[in-house]
Amino acid sequence: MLNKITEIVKEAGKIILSAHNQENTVTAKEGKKNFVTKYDVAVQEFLFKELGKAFPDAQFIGEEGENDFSTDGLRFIIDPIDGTTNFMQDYRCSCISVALCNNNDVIAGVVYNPYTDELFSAEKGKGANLNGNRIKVSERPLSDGLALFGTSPYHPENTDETFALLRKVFDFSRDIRRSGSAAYDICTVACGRCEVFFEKGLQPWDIAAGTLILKEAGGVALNYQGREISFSAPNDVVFANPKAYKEFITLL
Ligand code: 2AM
Ligand code: CA
Repeated sequence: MLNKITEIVKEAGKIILSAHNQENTVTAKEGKKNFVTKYDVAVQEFLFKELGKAFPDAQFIGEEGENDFSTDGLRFIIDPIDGTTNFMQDYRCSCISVALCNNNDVIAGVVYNPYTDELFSAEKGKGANLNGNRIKVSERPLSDGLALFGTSPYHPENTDETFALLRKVFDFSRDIRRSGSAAYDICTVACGRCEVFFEKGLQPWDIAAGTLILKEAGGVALNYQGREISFSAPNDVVFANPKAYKEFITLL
């Protein structure tokens, strides 16, 4: 199952790498910070088509288009390009995120950064891997570690809260980092390079695959209230190693 998804996702990565003049291919723009390029649409169409052939019983949810979250059974939750702003400016940090769910349960997840050729994957109950090698979260506490965050740029009503929390996290930790791709940030925690990632208002396609990868790597994935993450609505999320999670929630 994972091999087939991996093969298709890697192929889709070639579309991202072949892109040029991205900023001039914007097809939709909501305000100053939310864009869709023709490549977001092309990658999603490719994934829907190829995964649909390989998994004919599955439904599809993807960032680009209308979605029905009420379906039961097998479904893919897909972000064709997580980190579209990075992609538009050729910042070269964007990922494809593909989760296969059974009802609200993610059973397989793949996050692929084509620029670094890093492929993170997990199958429920079978651990998490980076390019085929087992990964684990770090044992570093946040007080001796790095925190990743997202700025919820599409939700200005969250800005004050995000930056107030960020200030506390910065004071508490070694330092902070911001990549612009939530899926990549979650995997960065999953493989032990950083200790915590947090952001408000993330959508299911930003986090579904990463949630499984992080959990299978021994991490904690919860919302700000300490409850399970929903894959049918936006979430304020914390992804962390267990030690760093305990420290982080005292700052919330
Ligand atoms: P995207 O690049 O696929 O749009 C940036 O802070 C992170 O938030 C990225 O992972 C980005 O994914 C995600 N994001 C983008 N649009 C969003 C939206 N409307 N609501 C919540 N998160 C979003
Ligand atoms: Ca996207």
